[in-house]
Amino acid sequence: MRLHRFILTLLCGLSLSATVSASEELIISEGWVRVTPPGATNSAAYMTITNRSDTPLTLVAARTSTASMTQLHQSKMEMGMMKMEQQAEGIKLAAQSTLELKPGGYHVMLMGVTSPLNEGDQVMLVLEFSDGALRELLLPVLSQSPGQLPAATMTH
Ligand SMILES: [Cu+2]
Repeated sequence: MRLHRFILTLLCGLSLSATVSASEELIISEGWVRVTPPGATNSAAYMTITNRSDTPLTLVAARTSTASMTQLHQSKMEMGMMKMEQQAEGIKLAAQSTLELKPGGYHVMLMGVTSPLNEGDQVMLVLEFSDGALRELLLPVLSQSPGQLPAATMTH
């Protein structure tokens, strides 16, 4: 917990020079990060992203100090097996649309988690969009999807 708070402070400091986005046109809600099972060092972040603008947007990258590498993935069923594919060109958001990042679909993959993520922890995640906008999210660590709970805590 102490480590994650430190990371939060660090990222908030860095964000002072970051681009301020048109926040009312891009809404991110219901974000959460999955707990790491014993011995595992991978996790994933999920959220709902609404693009209220009249132009398509792409989620091009995600960053966090909680993992050594972050990638954008899509899980797909292939021949009865769940496979994950890296989305090298990002995750596209059509104009006036809502996209759900959820288990079994799109997600932000956290690889090489620096310390175990337990229920009750929080993870700071920075999302970068194709228009240059950066969004910071403080996401709760949960063992399963929060459903309709107001899970995501927006910062700034
Ligand atoms: Cu993945």
